[in-house]
Amino acid sequence: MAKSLVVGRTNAGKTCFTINFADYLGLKELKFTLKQPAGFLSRRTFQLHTAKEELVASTNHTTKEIQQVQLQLPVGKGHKELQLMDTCGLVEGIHPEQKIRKAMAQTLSKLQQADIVLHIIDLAKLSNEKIQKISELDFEIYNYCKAEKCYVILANKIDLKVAQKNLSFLQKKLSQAEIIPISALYQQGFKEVKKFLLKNL
Ligand SMILES: Nc1nc2c(ncn2[C@@H]2O[C@H](COP(=O)(O)OP(=O)(O)OP(=O)(O)O)[C@@H](O)[C@H]2O)c(=O)[nH]1
Ligand SMILES: [Mg+2]
Repeated sequence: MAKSLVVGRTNAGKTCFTINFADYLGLKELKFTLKQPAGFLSRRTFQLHTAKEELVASTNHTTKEIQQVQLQLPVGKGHKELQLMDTCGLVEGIHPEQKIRKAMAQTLSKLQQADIVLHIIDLAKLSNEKIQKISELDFEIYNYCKAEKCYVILANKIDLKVAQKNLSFLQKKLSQAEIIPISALYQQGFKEVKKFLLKNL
């Protein structure tokens, strides 16, 4: 089964996307396989609203392990299956907490193994009052994945006003990647994400 990985900076909206995309595909509950960096596996079943309440937050590094869910994408009268893996968000430099460092190392190792990479970039964070800038980390993910992987950038938080003007900047700077504008929160752009996945499964 194809392994698709949701990666990006912390707080970009990875978990929100994972849960809401499962919701969009019609899952009534979320059966997460949790993989700790130390290797322990566990399973937890969530109602969708509980998952959103417990696992999505505006603080950094809410996710500290792999949260994997199995999805079925409808094709004709059948379906195609894929594993969608939410990951610990990445940051530049060496994080002071060992737990976070290990979780980020786990993300990087899964990145190497993934068949499909969904790179979430928070459009609202691409600018302040003065300048527009893409972080070094996002450039590194882009440079590695565009050469090595089946890769798409999900330009998130398009529902926010500030995000709109940053989309064309992102498209210009990362022009060698397919970019799909989405709102993970309001499930916008999900039809295009589904189409991309079906094309590449
Ligand atoms: N306006 C808006 N907010 C969003 C969107 N997607 C996520 N958020 C918010 O962004 C914050 C971070 O969302 P998460 O899904 O927890 O982000 P994450 O990338 O999983 O973060 P970590 O696990 O901490 O690395 C939350 O407050 C979400 O409600 C979106 O499309 N639009
Ligand atoms: Mg998360």
